[in-house]
Amino acid sequence: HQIEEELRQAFARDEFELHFQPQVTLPDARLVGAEALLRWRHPLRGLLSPAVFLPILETSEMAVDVGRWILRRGCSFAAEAAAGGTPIRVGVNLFAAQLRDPAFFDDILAALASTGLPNHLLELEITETTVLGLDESVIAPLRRLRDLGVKVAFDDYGTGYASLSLLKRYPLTRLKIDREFVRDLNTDADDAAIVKAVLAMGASLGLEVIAEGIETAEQATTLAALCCREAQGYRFGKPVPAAAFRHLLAPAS
Ligand code: G
Ligand code: G
Ligand code: NA
Ligand code: MN
Repeated sequence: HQIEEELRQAFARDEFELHFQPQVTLPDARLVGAEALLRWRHPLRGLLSPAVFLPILETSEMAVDVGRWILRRGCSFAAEAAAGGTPIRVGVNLFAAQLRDPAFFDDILAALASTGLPNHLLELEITETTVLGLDESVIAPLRRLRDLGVKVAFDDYGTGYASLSLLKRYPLTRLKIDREFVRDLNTDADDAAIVKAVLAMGASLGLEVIAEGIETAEQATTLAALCCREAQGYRFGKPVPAAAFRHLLAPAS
């Protein structure tokens, strides 16, 4: 596979970058977290979104290595923020290959130990697509991590087919409402009903909930009125490199 070979070289040449998107409280927009998002700074084509290379990356042999790199970078980003006086959590997306890897549990603990990040400031993000088709045996290490204080978020919530059964089987701490339901929240009664239902389910299951894809003040106001406590989206900040994110951490006094 030619693209796979290109990805291998890109990784070796250090062309992958992590960008970080703020996660804030509602209604007061206090910074509480950041989602780490992978980018490829291609020497000719510029900054590439994972949409164009993730499908190949995640099924390639390098998925575990790149996933481990993302985890380390994500943890060290949040550890630095904490050391600088702003303890925020970091959300790290997982590849299925990482969950399948027998070293998964140890990798996570090693990333936490080597960066000094407190366990509760790491949030692992899984989607239905990530875990569909995985053996049930991947659940035990996740549960042990959750029991050690690591957070587990169910990403893109509501877009899949097996969401409710996964809710029951996986050791989750948070639901991330997909931006598909947020986009027309103020004009589409069905979307509003779905968002309300997810918030109610989160509350009754003891799960935190964050809404994604907030682009307007109206969406934020509506979500706050529905008692959604956290939000992520362009309204509060686009994904930016770690260096740019530092300005959000240390506002000029
Ligand atoms: O950031 P962007 O919208 O381009 O991301 C597109 C998709 O790629 C999203 O669904 C996101 O979950 C996924 N993605 C982005 N960064 C990472 C990453 O670091 N690891 C994994 N496994 N998926 C990622
Ligand atoms: O699948 P996942 O939720 O991990 O994907 C997150 C992706 O959504 C990121 O790639 C990010 O660039 C994108 N994103 C984040 N906030 C917004 C937003 O407010 N609007 C839109 N259209 N995309 C967003
Ligand atoms: Na995600
Ligand atoms: Mn999502």
